[in-house]
Amino acid sequence: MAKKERKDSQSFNEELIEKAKKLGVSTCLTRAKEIKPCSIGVTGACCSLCYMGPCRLAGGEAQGVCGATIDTITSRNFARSVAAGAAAHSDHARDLVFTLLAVALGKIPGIKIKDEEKLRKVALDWGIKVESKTTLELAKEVAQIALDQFSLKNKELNFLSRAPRKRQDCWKKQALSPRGIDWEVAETLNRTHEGTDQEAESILNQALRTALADGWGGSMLATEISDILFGTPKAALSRINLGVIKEDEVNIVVHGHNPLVAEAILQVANENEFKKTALERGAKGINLIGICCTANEILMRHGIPSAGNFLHQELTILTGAVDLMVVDVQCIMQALAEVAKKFHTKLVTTSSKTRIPGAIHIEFNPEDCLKKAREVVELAIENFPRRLKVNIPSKETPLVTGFSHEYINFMLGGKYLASLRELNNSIIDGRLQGVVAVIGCNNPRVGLNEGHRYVVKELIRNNVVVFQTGCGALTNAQYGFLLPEAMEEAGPILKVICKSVGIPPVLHLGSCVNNSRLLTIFSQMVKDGGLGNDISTLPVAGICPEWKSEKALSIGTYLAASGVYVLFGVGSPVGASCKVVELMSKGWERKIGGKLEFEPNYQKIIQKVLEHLKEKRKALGLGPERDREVHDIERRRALLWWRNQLKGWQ
Ligand code: BF8
Repeated sequence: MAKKERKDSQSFNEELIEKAKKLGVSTCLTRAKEIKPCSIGVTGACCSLCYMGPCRLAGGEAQGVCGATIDTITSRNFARSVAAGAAAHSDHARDLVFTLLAVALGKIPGIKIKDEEKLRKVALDWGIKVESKTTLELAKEVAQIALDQFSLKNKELNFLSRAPRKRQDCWKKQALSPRGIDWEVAETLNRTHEGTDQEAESILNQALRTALADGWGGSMLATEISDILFGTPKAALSRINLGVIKEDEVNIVVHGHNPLVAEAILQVANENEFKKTALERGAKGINLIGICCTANEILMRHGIPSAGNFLHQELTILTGAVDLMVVDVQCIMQALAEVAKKFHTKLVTTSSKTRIPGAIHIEFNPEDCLKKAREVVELAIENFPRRLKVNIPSKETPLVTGFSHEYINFMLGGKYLASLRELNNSIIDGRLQGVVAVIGCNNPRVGLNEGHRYVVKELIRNNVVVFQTGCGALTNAQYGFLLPEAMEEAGPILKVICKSVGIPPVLHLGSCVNNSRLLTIFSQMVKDGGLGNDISTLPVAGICPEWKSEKALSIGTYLAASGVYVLFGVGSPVGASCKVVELMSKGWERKIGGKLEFEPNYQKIIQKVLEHLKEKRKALGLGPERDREVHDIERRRALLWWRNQLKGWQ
């Protein structure tokens, strides 16, 4: 199954890229070929932090005009990227906290809290008294404490207490425990300003603190509050690929990251009044479709189909069947406005933080989100009859989604024994080699999804369970890896486990802010026992094969700061400084147990990760791994029969 999808998916993309060429429209794939990356900036060797430069430290110059060395320049560039990534995730979280507050204050009558149990659990974790409080009273209190997390001065972030005790002690010892999220981001900008922090290790320490403020702060808040507001995901079936766009329905594509916009549109699109208007305009219905992380959010919670990943945003419009694309923040290509102009597609921006020349602006605020969603749906329906020639690839691929931390616990232990003990046991007794998170973006410089496909295929073949998030998950979903049938490509032992639990070998954990679910899962694996006393003792790793965004750098850094070995593909943004490369690898491993490396060769990534899992297993006394024979039920019965016969003869 997975093998077949792989071939089909690729050809559909190529068909639309050809169409773009004929129409004289460029796509990110063509532009990536035309524009060569700057050979100096690509390794972090260019300093543009002041106007004495930009200083490009190429060709042997030892320092910039101010005297900054290559180590200082490279680490400053890296730290600034981490701060931008952390700010993006955390500002997204802040918007959700304001939404929770607005719901709690009764300012959005149409939006109700979906997961009261999770609200109470978060409140208890934060030491809030829950007895005799109504849901809305609790929501208000949680929202107010959540808002404080951005500006905390003399306290650490609340969610740090979720980490194993040993991890918390390590952060304290190394003075890395993050304070308020905004504080860490602002301090990174100051430290990396021209003439401030000039020691690579000190600058990288601040990058670690800032990334931790993202992972255990902004991203975790965004995840938990989205679950409280819109529901904690449970396993569900859905579909992906450009074939989810319907020729006879009004197609609305939601793109970006803020789940509020998509949730409001989803709610409104189901209203009878709009269904009726759509019919009057000649459409059979209203079809909501996701792209990028907004897709992950509504896929995980509602099974709303996705047209694809970051690379598909232009391609969806090229089908000629997108009546309206609505965007909020992050990963939205400015090129969309130009592509939309060639078709009837309306491009609508919804955030005061993202304006695009040529787009219609309908600003969503928590208080008026349903009203604004109605304007968007009306506009899409009105636009349906204006379609010209439509060319929708017919392929769509089924997938299984919805593996929240809570659902994985439930799946492995049921309602009353919910835990990750079964996962730990499988690792302890050698059935599974470990767990690897494959995260992050698609990069058009890598080609069509090569990195994601290769690493996931190799991992499952080696009996490693894969957790996927972000656009990487959407990519491998297109190739059938998020289906139980993908177990046919897994190693024999993983295949048996997938069969007995009834899961795919690759589990979809959600959007990029949902990488914080990994932190919660890894922490619980430690607490559930048998795998050491820290995240750094677990046989786990992270791979970001096709990274391109600053958010990905922040995610990789917070995983490393939490004790995980993380490998990035594509290229190294710190490659110009051997010292910085060394500090982030061996240096961080000594200091915090996790490390971050850049390795463009996918085969080497897999070798390194498998070797790492082996080492961690050995350190836990679980190695050396043995090849195990796997028997199906027929063979088991036969073996049992023979054993009984032998007993009788003895
Ligand atoms: O936050 S995986 S391309 S959409 S940055 Fe962007 Fe990368 Fe996609 Fe989501 Ni994440």
